[in-house]
Amino acid sequence: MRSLEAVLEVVRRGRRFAVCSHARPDGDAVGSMLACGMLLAALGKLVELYSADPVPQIYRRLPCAETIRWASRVEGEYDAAILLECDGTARTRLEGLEGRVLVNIDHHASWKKFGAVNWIEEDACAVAEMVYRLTRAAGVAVTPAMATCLYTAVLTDTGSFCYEGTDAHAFELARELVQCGANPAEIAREVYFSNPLPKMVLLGAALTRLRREGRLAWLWVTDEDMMRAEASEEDCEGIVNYAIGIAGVEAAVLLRELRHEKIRLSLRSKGGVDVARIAASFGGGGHRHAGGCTLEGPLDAAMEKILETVRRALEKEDTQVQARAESRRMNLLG
Ligand SMILES: [Mn+2]
Repeated sequence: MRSLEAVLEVVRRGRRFAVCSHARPDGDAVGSMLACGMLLAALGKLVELYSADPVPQIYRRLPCAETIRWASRVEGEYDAAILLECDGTARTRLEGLEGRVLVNIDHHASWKKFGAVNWIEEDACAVAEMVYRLTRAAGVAVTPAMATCLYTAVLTDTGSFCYEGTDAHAFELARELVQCGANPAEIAREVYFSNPLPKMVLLGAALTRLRREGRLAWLWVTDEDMMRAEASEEDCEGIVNYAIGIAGVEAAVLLRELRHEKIRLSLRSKGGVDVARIAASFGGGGHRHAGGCTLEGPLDAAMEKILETVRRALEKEDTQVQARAESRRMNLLG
């Protein structure tokens, strides 16, 4: 049985479902959870949505966003728990998932087969694409509310249709979602032109610390910056893009000081360096060009560690590029 059908089978057989995604949910996590909830409701199922962290401000006006339960534990009887873009239950930071029938739907390169049913599509531009396909396969009509949630997920997870992997297929999906009632201009306004002021103040502080060394750039945010700007965790979102956005920079890091001596890292790449692999080596995950993980503090030590790792990855990439060029030269000569 194909994985999509296996998921559909679990959905058809069950009556009550819990749906969750990773902690610190992004646009794909929130949009896909909401659309998945609407799909299940349309099939006459009972569904509860869970998140270990609050829904970020910019996604709070999505249809039914208020139905996402901000909780530390999944409680109650469910026939299955559906985990969207997680590589295990730990990624949800929710308790109470152990021992349940888990349905794993993921599009990350760092996927793992932890569920009773595992549906993995590394080529999907967002997990929302998979929820969309599931909806189609279930014969459920995509309502304007669902289309709005799914389009928001696709828009944000492709970096506004900028990231690698944004192909004709992604635009085809966007087109279908717009036909189903998603309004691109309105959604863009909610996502990109509704920033809270503290986010901008925090960005200002972070940019004063922007450093560059060849193809590597990095910046950091201290706990004090956060307090001064009256910023919250979600306001750190996107700051790393200013570092990877520099001409000639191929790898970028944002370090964010957390409490309890932990440092949260956001990694970006626009060259050959695979940041998902680097993130995974520190217990994190993500995609080839965008990943994240958490290191032990203090900030200086974490910075040294990650910069050294990325420098080595850049060097290794150089060696590989040279080797490829050399073998091409040899072939030409031979
Ligand atoms: Mn995603």
